[in-house]
Amino acid sequence: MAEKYDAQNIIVLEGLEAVRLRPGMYIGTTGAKGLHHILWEIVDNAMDEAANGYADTINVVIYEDNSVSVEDNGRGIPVDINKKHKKTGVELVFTILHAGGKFDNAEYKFSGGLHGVGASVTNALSEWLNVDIYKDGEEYRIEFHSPRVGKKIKSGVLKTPLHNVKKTKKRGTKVTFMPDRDVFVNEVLSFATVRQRLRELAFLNKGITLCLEDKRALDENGKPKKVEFYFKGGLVDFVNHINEAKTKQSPKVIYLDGKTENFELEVAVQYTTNYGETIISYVNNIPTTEGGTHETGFKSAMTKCLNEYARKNNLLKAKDANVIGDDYRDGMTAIVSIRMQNIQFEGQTKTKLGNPEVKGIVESIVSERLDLFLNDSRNKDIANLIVKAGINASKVREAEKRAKDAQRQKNAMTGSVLVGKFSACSGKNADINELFIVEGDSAGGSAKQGRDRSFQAVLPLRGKPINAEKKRKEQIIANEEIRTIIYALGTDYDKEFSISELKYDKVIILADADQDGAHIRAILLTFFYRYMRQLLCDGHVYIGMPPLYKVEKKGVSRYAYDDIELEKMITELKSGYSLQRYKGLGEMNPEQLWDTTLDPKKRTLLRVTVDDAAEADLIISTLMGDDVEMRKAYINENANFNKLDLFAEKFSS
Ligand code: 28F
Repeated sequence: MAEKYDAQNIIVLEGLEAVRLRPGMYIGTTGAKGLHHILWEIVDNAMDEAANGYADTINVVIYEDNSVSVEDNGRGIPVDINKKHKKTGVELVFTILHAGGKFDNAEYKFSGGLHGVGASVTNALSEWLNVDIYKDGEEYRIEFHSPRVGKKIKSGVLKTPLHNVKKTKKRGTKVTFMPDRDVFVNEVLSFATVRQRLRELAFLNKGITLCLEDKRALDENGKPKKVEFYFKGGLVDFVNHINEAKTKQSPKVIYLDGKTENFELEVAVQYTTNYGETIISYVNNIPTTEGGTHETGFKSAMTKCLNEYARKNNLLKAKDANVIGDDYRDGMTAIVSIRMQNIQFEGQTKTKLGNPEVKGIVESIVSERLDLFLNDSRNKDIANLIVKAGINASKVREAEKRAKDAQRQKNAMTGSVLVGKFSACSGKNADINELFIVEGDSAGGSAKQGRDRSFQAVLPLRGKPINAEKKRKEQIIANEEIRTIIYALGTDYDKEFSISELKYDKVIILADADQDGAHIRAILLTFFYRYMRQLLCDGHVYIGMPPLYKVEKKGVSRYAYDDIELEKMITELKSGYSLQRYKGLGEMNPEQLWDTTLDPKKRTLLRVTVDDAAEADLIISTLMGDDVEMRKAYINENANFNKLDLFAEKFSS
């Protein structure tokens, strides 16, 4: 039945038709991410207008029918005719791929935008899209749509040409659109996701007001859901926000900035009593989760300046070695935001800045500004505090290393005493092997008997492992549950972590669907986040989903994983069934556990991802840190520990 494929079959795709045929090529996915992406394209354009000084307010409204509008108070998209194309500026922006001023640097110095595909992609993937422009005393409107013509869909074509509507005193641009339901099947915009991004943009662009209103639902108090973000302090406010639940070494946030002709940099730094470092970086408002040359430049400038300061002030003596960067960054929260042209992204998820010239530029700006800061007599206390903390961290690290070496030797002598409960799998293929970390001995026992032992290993947890957010590293590593996990994974941990040693493709957390289970998941995810971040970033960590109910009729068992599923099942079966609610994994026998939760062909897993490092850090420090009041407030607001699970998304197989 295979069709012959030759030149006759090759269609030359043009313009927006191509976007509709292959949406994935332009926006990655047609799932929730892609849907939000087409909104970010419009928000980015408004943000460009604002960041370049022409607008100070951006309003986003989600309507009852799931359409959405973005409005800025800038200059308004040009309405005059472009001589070359013989079309109005606004029509070009919304119908030509890559249009929107991002292809050259003439209009805006720095342009944001995730991939810079532009507003035309949003138009191509919308059922309809209207633009209202308020400019020079006039209000204009232009309308586009994607009509069905027979079986074919035209995409993003002109419906109503640009015309005058009325006189107005307003200035700006408003874009309203309906994401195409045939492209984004079953997806709707998420208030939480949009709010999160608008807040981030408000932190990164001080002085700009971003508002969001959701007309689809009222909040708990019966009011329309509405939020407004404006941060006078920008990155300083951002650091304070991230560190809210942490214990600060000093209330002061160090703020450094500087620019050259085609480059701008802002940095904010604060020290807390937390272990390790949190660096969050951006290029043109785009998060660089994997870091890159800007982070490298920032780190080396920090280390160099602090060592120089330490020597000059005799905190490091002539005989002492320099303190290494890791030690100066222990307890540091930093945000690095740069603006530049011609960004090159690399890395596994294309979130790593690759431009080699950036390292030197950042290094020289940070060195110059940090030197000024450290040598300003008003900053003497904080400068000494940071340097002394670094020197102390290096001593602690060396002591830890000695202890660890001793422990290694001890383990080698006594054999693997700590792995008594752990059941490895027989196969050796790390690309397919799975490790189940199971809550409780009895569920662990069922899992050991029910699993496919050729590729599934089981590690039962007796109690709750130690909380990595609250204890020092030595205490965490001394914890038997944690040591068994590290041993089982084979990767080592913290700075010695090595992903190439990982013995399992999937690390699956299997805990009950109750508060205790959520707490155990949160504890494990916190440990992974702080000591094995790459395990999460590379997508190896999953949450297993045991069923909540068993429905049995005439000897046939079926399982429901939530209340909605149960409802459906019961309606279907009508009567004569028996219902069992599982209170925990431990109630399932090995066979049932295999059928519902272990069998790759039938189970549902959630994959844990870390897209938003700032949010992850905040949630973890709030939920798992030592500020009880903050935690209570947070749990009140966000229901429960399951908030951590929000980083997880459905994953099949
Ligand atoms: C709700 C989304 O898209 N706002 C925009 C402007 C203003 C200009 C502009 C935009 C330059 C080269 C394309 C006005 N006056 N909000 C927005 N506001 N685009 S998008 O110029 C068009 C681009 O090609 C603008 C003078 N110069 C530029």
